[in-house]
Amino acid sequence: PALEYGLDAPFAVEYHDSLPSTNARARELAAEGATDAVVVADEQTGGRGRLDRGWSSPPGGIWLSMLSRPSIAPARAPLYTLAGAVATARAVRSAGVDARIKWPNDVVLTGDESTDYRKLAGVLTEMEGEADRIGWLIVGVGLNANVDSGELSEGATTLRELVGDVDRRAVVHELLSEFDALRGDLEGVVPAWRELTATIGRCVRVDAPGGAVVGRAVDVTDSGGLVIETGERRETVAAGDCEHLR
Ligand code: BT5
Repeated sequence: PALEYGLDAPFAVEYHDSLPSTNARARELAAEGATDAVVVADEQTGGRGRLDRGWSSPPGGIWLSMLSRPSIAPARAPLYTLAGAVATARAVRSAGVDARIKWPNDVVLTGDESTDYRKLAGVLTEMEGEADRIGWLIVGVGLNANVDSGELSEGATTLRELVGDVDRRAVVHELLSEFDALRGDLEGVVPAWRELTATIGRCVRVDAPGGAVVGRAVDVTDSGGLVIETGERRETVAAGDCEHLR
């Protein structure tokens, strides 16, 4: 397959030219009892975003899923999503792109004052487990690498557009090494995320399960929730879609 490489990785890596979804393949591996496995595809024919949205995944991108079986409380699972975003942002930055993170999981290009951002990568985490124990956890990363942005949705950008085609093997290797280091030091995830975020300090609107929250984003909690100052009080949202207003 186009993406195959022989570098040592902290995971057993499986390569495919084309798959419906690397997350779906990683779920199969999880059902077979695998752990520390990674699935990478050159193209996905049924890529998924969050909340059942689609994810465009033409050939030339980096579409991958990382399977772990962490012994952490399920409430801390969002740290894995943040770790996926940090690892992706760092890998992209090592390719020379000044990417930042939009809470919780988008890797975007943004100017300091602009409300405008273009999405370079996204993270989709799926898990299975009981109230007190995680069975498996899959962090899926979609990174628009050697792809024309015209093939993607509006508001998307790609490494090809920003810096020209990259060596995907090097970017994948960087991403996996960073992710492996972060999951081994979960205490370090939120500080690392804070350093790279474009969301703290911005006015945001978060469409959370309990309704929309509008205010200024001031912090991230130890478990990855976004703290928003709404004027009279502070609210914490654990998950949702976040828009930068100004
Ligand atoms: C995400 O969802 O950002 C998570 C994307 C995760 C994709 C990876 S690829 C490997 C693994 N296998 C999968 O099947 N999925 C994971 P969300 O925040 O819901 O963003 C989805 C929205 O982004 C869509 O509704 C589109 O508007 C937009 N979009 C779709 N494809 C895009 C792309 N390639 N680049 C930028 N934006 C895109």
